[in-house]
Amino acid sequence: MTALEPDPRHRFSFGLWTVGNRGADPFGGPTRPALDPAEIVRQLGALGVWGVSLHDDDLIPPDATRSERDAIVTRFRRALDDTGMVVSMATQNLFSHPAFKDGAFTSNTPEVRRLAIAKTMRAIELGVELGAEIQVFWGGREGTEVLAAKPPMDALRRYREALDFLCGFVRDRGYATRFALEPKPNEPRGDMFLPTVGHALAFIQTLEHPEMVGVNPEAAHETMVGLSFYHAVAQAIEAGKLFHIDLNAQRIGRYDQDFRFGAQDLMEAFFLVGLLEESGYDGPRHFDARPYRVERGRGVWEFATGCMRSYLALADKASRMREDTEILAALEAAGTPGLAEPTVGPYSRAAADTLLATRFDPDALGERGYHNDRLDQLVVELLLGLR
Ligand code: GLT
Ligand code: MN
Ligand code: MN
Repeated sequence: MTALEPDPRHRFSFGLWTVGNRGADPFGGPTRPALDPAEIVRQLGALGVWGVSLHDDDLIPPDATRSERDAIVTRFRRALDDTGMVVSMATQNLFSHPAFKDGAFTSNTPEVRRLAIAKTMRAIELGVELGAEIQVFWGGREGTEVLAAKPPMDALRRYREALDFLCGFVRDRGYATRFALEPKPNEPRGDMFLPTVGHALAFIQTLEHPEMVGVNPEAAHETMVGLSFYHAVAQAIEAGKLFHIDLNAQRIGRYDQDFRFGAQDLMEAFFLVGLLEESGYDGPRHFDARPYRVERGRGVWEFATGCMRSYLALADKASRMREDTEILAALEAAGTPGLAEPTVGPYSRAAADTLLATRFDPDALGERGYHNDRLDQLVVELLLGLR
């Protein structure tokens, strides 16, 4: 395998809805024909992709009979077996049908909330049947534009109730499925519940089975509100909660752009890839991105290849950075290794007394320069191919 050639060992995966995206936006209809899911699997398999992810409705039309469903699953399974691809993640569409316009798990209508839970149980069963180990929860309609209409504490309680119930379902069935919550600040709702990775991490600790639930951070979603995706993912890893990831690219302050991975902010993408590669994260490298609306035919597969090539190129740069002696010296000058040293260790009365008795010299400490500009410039030059 050459450095930039995708290989199943890289664990790249794509949602059926990504390469299958038809290019519609709020101002114009589709610009591309629909692609058959089995065909998507074959095309991706030929590009060296390892897995696909899917919503229940991406594969099975919501009005399919049981026998139609089974025939679709059998045909899809055959495409997976022929290509050696896996289903790396499954999820449920709780955002398209008008029934969910006021929310799914947080709809004001109890019957809608029950429908959402029932639909999710079926989606979990589908995921298990196809071998998915992760079930993603993106609360597309969980939010509101009208603060008066939906008290947020009630909404969070209903969200928790749904997730606790669904964890109970997975345990009762003896499935190994783990859940990954995907935060998003807004779009399509004015304000969405669990808007960032930080909100989701805190919420998970309030669940009945927090060990079954982690996060699925998406680059575009954290970036929309100007947060560092690199930092969000690091915090999730540090908490043992990075169960899955949605890779794409985004400019700050825009609508959810879902651009090809690497298309924006290469510096952030570079540190993200280094983090994923060096942290021991062994989950899917999953792309939730879309070809530009102007793409057709071959352009869609060029888009997919581009996501993977950028990832591999950045992984290569990350390993070069670790061996670059000038960069290592600049890291020393910045004091970076010092951050890995414990500060005071665990509390003891003696340690507190020692610290209180220490004479610090803040003025001397304030005289240190950290040479961050030089370090940063070296990294820029590494990314520009100058080193
Ligand atoms: C939708 C959304 C994505 C989610 C998908 C999973 S669906 O395309 O924009 O961010 O990850 O539900
Ligand atoms: Mn996503
Ligand atoms: Mn997105």
